[in-house]
Amino acid sequence: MTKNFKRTLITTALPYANGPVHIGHLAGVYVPADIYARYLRLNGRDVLLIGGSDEHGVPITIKAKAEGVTPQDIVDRYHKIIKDSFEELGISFDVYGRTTSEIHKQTASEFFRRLYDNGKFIERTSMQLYDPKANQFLADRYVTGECPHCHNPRAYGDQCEACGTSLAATDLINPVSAITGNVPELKETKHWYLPLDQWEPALREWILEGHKEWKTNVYGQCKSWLDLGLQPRAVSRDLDWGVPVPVPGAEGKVLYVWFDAPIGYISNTKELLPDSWEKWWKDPETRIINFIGKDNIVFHCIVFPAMLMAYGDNYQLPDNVPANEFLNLEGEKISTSRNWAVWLHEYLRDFPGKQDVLRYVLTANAPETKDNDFTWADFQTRNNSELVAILGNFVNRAVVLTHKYFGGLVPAAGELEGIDRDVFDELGRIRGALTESIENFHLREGLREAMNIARLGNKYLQDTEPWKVAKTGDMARVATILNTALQICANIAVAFEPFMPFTTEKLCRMLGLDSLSWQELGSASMMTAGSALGQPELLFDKIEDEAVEAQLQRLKEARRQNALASWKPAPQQTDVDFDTFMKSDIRVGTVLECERVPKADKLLRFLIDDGLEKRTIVSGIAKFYDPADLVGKQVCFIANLPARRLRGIESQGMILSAEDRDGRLVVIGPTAPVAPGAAVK
Ligand code: B3M
Ligand code: ZN
Repeated sequence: MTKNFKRTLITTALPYANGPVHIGHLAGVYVPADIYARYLRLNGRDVLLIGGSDEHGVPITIKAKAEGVTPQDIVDRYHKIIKDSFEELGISFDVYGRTTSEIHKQTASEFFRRLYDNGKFIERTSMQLYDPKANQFLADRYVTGECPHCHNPRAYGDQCEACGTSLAATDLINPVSAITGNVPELKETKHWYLPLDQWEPALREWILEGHKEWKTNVYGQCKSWLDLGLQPRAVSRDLDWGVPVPVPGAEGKVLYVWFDAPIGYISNTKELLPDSWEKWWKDPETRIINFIGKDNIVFHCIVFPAMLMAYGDNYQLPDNVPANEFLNLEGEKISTSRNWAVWLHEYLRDFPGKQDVLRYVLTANAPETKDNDFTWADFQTRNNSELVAILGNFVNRAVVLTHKYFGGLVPAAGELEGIDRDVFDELGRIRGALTESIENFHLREGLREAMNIARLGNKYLQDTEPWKVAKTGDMARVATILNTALQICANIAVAFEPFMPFTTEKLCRMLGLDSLSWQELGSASMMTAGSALGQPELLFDKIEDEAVEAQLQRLKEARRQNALASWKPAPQQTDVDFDTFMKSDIRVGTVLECERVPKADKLLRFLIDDGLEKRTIVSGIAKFYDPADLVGKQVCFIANLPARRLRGIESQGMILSAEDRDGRLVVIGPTAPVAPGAAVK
């Protein structure tokens, strides 16, 4: 597939610099793009991996406002966190730019200007949502409301995240300003529109006829939009954060963030290659691949291509847009605002040196064809029973045995037996399957094939048992076996480089290999007889329960905070008639004794002076009190409930408590001392 092209330009969606990146971004976009780029580089192909931060748009100004800082402060902060954490994870960007750079502003501005000069826009004055209190038009995420398609009550002014439809703010049912919470007014304003409808025939032909090989989710989404019919789309906004619209009469207007952001791919290429960037965008022998998440499909397959076609000048359209579905976390949708995520910079802090474990787990679980779930239990199992027990174990055995029997020098192979030849036949098969998988963006399948090499190695050592052969004194046979095992190790180094580059680096050190190429995959001669191995190092180590437990605790805390934040008092119950209510006999009693009920972690046993006698009441509040603190206190209780047996104790009534937002129970009592037995009225 790649052979007709001279070079491949790979782009990754530009994350909004309004927060750090999380595992959902990584699994959907950055890890797969990096695997693909590394694979092509290992094949000796000319590749660029382009990334950068999306620093305009409403999510950024909203965040700035919430923190009382400037948008520039926000993007400076998160651009650095994002860029550093990508680098530490080994995402091998050739450039990681930002859309607030001068070169980007110039490029985006020139792009708009040319479309304007060539009459590619329509100018329209229309009524737009306006928040008079904030003195601002409400574009995009400044407004929420009900989605007209799926009726999700929390759709944004640019998109409904529930059904994926892209919206105009005025499409929303019952819109509300995200700034003030007010119902917006309509106010007249002028904007420039890209008439997508005019590009519909060309888009149809290009995608529906020309790219039937695209992933079904991508092709299907494009088809349904095209079938719905495209509408002109506004490409400017009344905002003060963005690239100013570079035409007369556009004061106070900026480019729509989805107009400028994809141009960022071009600006970032220019930043990297000021003299030769054009061939990467305009030569038909360049193959462009856009890695994105499914919520960005319309912008990459419809809007940006229409912009490129309108611009002309030979700009090439993407050859493929391998969009992924979403990754969930412990069964729930990842959410930045609810802090329900595993943040990359925090992972790197909590699991130093374990970049490849995350890369491995996210690829093994990649949401390629459907949404998938990340769980910490799965993370631990994949590390302990796959990376440690299969991959690490095999490599360690091969290297340690070579040190033991041959002083760390690669032994020469003698004549191969059937079992040895089978290994190389299988490596040949794996090479084919792995290559095919990566070429088609089936990276989880590819990773499984790579892992099969380690499985093959373990089985080979088990079947040939070189340690037993050594006892018979047949060191020539041991040499052949270990030579074969080391060739398998070298194959692992190649096969895993795209997926786990840090592991491959360690492995190369151990094997004494200094350069790798994909063409060598399957080879029986990557390791040269007589060359010296490095010292054995463990490729992976076990992840203990405590490490995983700490992560689960963090999520539990996030869940608790979310529950607190969204807590509301229960709606009032249906009326009770007065006489029925009056039948409840509520009184005050003084606590004489209070102690825990043995083997019942929720229960406390009270002995209460109720003014007439001493009564025993069992109450489920043990988690919230030290019993000694309650002795001498006065409590309210219902006196006339039928007695109940709890853990063998007869409970004569019920102590009243209030349940707080977090489920904590607080006992109710009089605010000043009263006589025991006083009635509560
Ligand atoms: N920043 C949206 C997102 O992060 C947007 C992608 C831009 S790609 C040109 O989902
Ligand atoms: Zn919807």
